[in-house]
Amino acid sequence: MLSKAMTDQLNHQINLEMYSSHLYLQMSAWCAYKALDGCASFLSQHAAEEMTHMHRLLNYVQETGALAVVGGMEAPPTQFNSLNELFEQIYEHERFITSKIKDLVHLATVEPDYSTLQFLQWYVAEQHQEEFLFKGILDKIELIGTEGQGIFFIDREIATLATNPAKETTSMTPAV
Ligand code: OFO
Repeated sequence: MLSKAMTDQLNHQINLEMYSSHLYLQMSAWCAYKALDGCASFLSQHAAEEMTHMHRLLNYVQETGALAVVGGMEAPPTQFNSLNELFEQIYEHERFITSKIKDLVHLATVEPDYSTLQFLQWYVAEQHQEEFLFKGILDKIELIGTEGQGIFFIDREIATLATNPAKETTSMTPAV
């Protein structure tokens, strides 16, 4: 059985994962609008992944007998000055999500709630993977540059991430 504090914090995380999905879907739409089809495809796929993160939390809360609450949220931004700015925002957002997962792990540790602590290990590994992925994309953007044909090559490179998830794999890839 979850404590009230843990239920509230897990429900908040459900809402954050849904926001992540909305944010990446909106960013995908912006990329499609700018004819960056590779980035649009990658971000659309990533938006769908965020919904699986949300469902994993939702199921866990429900399995404990607590009431899962989806909640409402603000609309994500629709305009970005550049592709670089867009991926900078994603990287910052993922670092923010990591901090929220750490808060959850901290609460599970001090309560203590060993079941939730075990459940959260997937998210700890996932956030390591997410930060690695988006830092890697930012590094590529800096290396290739967005001037001239650079943006075309970046878009083509990011397209491969959508079709080849194995490229994201590291030693801390969470088990599916
Ligand atoms: Fe991007 O990992 Fe969930 O939020």
